[in-house]
Formats: sequence, structure tokens, C-alpha cells
Amino acid sequence: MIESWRWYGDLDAITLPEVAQTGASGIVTALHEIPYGQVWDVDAIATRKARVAQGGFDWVVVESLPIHESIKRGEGDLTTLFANYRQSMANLAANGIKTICYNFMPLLDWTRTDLTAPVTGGGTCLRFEATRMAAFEVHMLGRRDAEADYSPDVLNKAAAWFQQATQADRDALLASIMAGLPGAFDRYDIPGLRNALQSYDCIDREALRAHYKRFLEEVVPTATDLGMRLCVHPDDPPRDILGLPRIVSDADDIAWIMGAVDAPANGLTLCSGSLGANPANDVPAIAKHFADRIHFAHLRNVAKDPDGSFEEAAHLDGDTDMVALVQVLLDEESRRRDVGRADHAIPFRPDHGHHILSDLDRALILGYPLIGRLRGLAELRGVIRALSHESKYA
Ligand code: DNO
Repeated sequence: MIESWRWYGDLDAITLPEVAQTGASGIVTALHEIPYGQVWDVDAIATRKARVAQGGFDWVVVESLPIHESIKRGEGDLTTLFANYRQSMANLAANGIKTICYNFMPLLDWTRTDLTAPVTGGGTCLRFEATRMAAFEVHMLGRRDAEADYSPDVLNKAAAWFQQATQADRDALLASIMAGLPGAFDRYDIPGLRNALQSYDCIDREALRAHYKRFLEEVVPTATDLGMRLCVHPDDPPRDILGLPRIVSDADDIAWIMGAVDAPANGLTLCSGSLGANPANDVPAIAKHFADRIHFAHLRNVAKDPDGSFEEAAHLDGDTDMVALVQVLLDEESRRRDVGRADHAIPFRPDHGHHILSDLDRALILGYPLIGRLRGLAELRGVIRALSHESKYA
């Protein structure tokens, strides 16, 4: 498996020499400064690639080449947007970068209600609290129908939380929920979010699937011609949110996607933390089922509560059997090696991490600390090494 590390370029306070000390060999990055829908210029890609190489790394995966919201909404003449996406793919391929992660979540990327939740023993993690989300939707956003998405118990607790919350608490909740929003660094306020949600009023699950299928039909043949791999990132959390449909949440969704354009270039980012937040998802089983289409893995863990809340656990803790999952990925690599694939190694990154120790003294991108991810990587490296080891003393 290729140990990789997400690095945000100039936006990242963590430097490549620091990343080098983690022992990772691959970098996962993106040209975050380019607005969604515009072409990634071949020279800009080459410049970033050279910088990554100077640090001693390969740029192994693009995360993400984002999909413009108009494509998700199936809105207007999309010819230019599809052409631009294909051109960016060609420019990446011309630079030897062949694996592209993207998501198809309408409007929101990952969503949490608390970005600095305390961890037992010290440090902080990202948390999704059903009660806070309900308080936000029902009492701050005033979304019609939101109550239907929560149990009476959660709604009662949400009302109680909202009543005692100060304006600063409410602002912090809005900021946490908005933190995962794509669209470079735009953040919505409440009226802005209401407007944005309205633009999805007429788009249900079937419509969103149709728009997604069209996207795949437009880009997967190009990926195949260029020898590239696309890998969709699952919804996080894997369920409808704020009334928006989500279509990359479980095994049935993934089966639909893989079948929508049935080609190896149409693949999956196996994100154990995203999929693992739904109690119905057996993550190692999903990985095993779709193993031949996994082009990239995000390895992290979640601990769930019965009311739908969850928090990011340490990489080997939480509800997902991480050792079993790594075994599935190693078995798939062996299979690829046996059929003679030179590119049998699956890139993975320690996805997220607790902010611990000196992470807490630095302004780091929440969820992407240095020491917390180093801990995750070291634990995963140990699992991989142990599972791959053939002892001559056995
Ligand atoms: C969160 C990430 C996601 C992911 C995108 C991929 O930390 O895993 O934001 O990068 O969804 O497009």
C-alpha cells in the first residue's frame, strides 16, 4: 500500500519537510486556488508537481478535482463544464498524475457540528451531534420538514440546547456546519444557505442520479483513454442532510454507480470513516465486494451513538474493524499482483486525526493535524506490516 498524506499546498501550515518525517511517500493534493469549473492549467499542475517532488514525494492522487454545482443540478448548458473537466484530466495525465478523487454531494461536503470536541485523555476531534444538527435545522435555519428527520427525543434535546445557547454558541454551530462546504473558501450565512438549498428544491434522488450518470458518461471514457482512474468519495455523513438527497452512501448506491458506467476507470475512494458513520454499513464487507474498483483509501474510524451522533475515533478504535479492512485491501493488492498489474499498490492516507500535543499550539486545518495523523499513520503502518509479514520463525 502506498502511504500518502494530504497536503494543502500554501494553505497548509504543515511543511513538506515535516511530512517527510512521517515516513509517507505520496502526497495527495489539489489546486485549491482554482475556482470550481475552471480548467487546471498544465503549467500550474507541473509547478505543484515539481514542488511536491522537491520535497521528496510523488503526487499520487488528486483530491479533489471538484464538480461544479451546475453539473450536480443538471442546470443549463453544461458543454463547457464537461469539456473543462476533461481538459483538466488531460492536463493531469500529461503530468503523469492518474488518480482523481471527487465527490457528488450536493452543496455540502463533509458535515460536523463540533470541530474541537474533547477526546478522553486530551486533544480534540471532529464530532457530529444529532441534537445540535436538529437544533440548527429546526431552530436556526427553520427548514420545513426538518422535524421528520429526527426522533422526538432528539427534537426535545435540540429545543433545550437552543434555548440555553448563547449567540456565540449558535455562531459556532453555524461555523462548524459550514466548515466542510466546498466552493473554495466561501461560507454561507443562514439566508445564503436557505437560498442555496432552494436551488435543490426540485432535485430528488432520481434526478440527482440522472445528473451523476450524465457526468460519468461524459468523463469516464476520457479517463479510460488517458489511463486514469476516477474514484468517488462517499457522502459524509452517509445519509440525506438538510433535505438534500445523497446518492453515495451505502453498498446499493455504490453498486448503482459502478454499473452506471461499468468500466474500471469508474471507481471508488474507500473512505472508512464516511461509510462507517452509518450503522447499516459493514465497511470491510463493502470493501471486499467492490475491491477491484477501489483506487484510493481513506482510513479512519468512527464511534457511533444510537441517536445518529458519531465522533472520529483513533484510527484503530471505533466501530470499524480496521485490521479486517486493511486485510481486505492487502488481499486485493495480492490479487492485482497475481494478474500482473504493475500498479497493484493501493494509495491510502490516514484520514483525519485527533489534534494532540503540539497540534494544539498551531493553526492547522481542522481534522488535518500533524501529530494526530502521524499517530494514525504509524498505527496503520504497524497493522499493514504485521499482516504482510511472513515470519521465518513460524
Ligand atoms: C474530508 C474529506 C473530503 C473529501 C472530498 C472528496 O476531510 O475526506 O472533503 O476530500 O469529499 O471530494
